[in-house]
Amino acid sequence: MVKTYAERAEIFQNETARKLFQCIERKKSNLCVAVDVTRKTELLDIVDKVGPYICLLKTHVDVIEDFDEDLIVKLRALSESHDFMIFEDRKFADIGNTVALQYSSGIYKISSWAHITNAHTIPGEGIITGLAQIGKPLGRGLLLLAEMSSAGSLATGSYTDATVAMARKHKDFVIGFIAGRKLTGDDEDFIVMSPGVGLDVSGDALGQRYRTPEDVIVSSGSDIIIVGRGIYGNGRDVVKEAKRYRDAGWEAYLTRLGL
Ligand code: 6AU
Repeated sequence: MVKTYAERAEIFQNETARKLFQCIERKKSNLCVAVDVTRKTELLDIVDKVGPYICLLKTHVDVIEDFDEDLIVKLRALSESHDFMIFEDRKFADIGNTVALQYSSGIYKISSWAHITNAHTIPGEGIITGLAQIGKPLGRGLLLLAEMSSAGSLATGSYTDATVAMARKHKDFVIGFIAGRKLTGDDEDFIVMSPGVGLDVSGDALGQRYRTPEDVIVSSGSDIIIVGRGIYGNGRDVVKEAKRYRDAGWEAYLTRLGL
């Protein structure tokens, strides 16, 4: 039997994973919004509008041209007032010592504010132990990129399998995967977040590929849909689109549960 988000929230060893699933259940939303804009005010405006409908905000903080500490203060305040968590999509990809510095230091100090971040597994297991040194004491969670939504991705087959094996060895810090489908059995609890979700178009000009929430959640067993331009792109009504994707994601989940 497929477990509910609430049931799975009880199982996770990692505090961030537990809190995320509790939030999903509370808000009846498995929607993560990806806001890839380059100005602080635009980012904050979109986040304030979509905040009530999401469980998770995904950022690319290094594309913000006028980044400053105040942005983090405001994002954290919005995360409290609208009840969502923050995922910095940093896609770390270096040796353990370097990623530990990139995670904790520099301009962005990601570990101090992002509940969740992610990493490629190409460097081997040291990338997880390096990030864990910083993130574990803070109760943070890590997602591994096991698959990618873009055309021609090399993260397939034995690479994906090796990524799952790495995750199993670090269950206290690795909370799941970026992938297009469920990668483990129901006896193991990893979160699967799927990017490349859109209801209106099938791709972009640069290799992105889109699938529907139903395809991703019902057919492929994913847990969270990540939607970017489908919500804020092309002068869209962001509130209307956020509600539309939240509803589509939740209905797909209920279908998966057989309700
Ligand atoms: O909906 P979009 O295409 O506007 O945005 C998708 C978002 C972007 C990508 O950087 C990210 O999802 N992404 C990721 C992540 C989340 O790691 C992996 C991937 O395979 N494909 C992908 O699009 O912010």
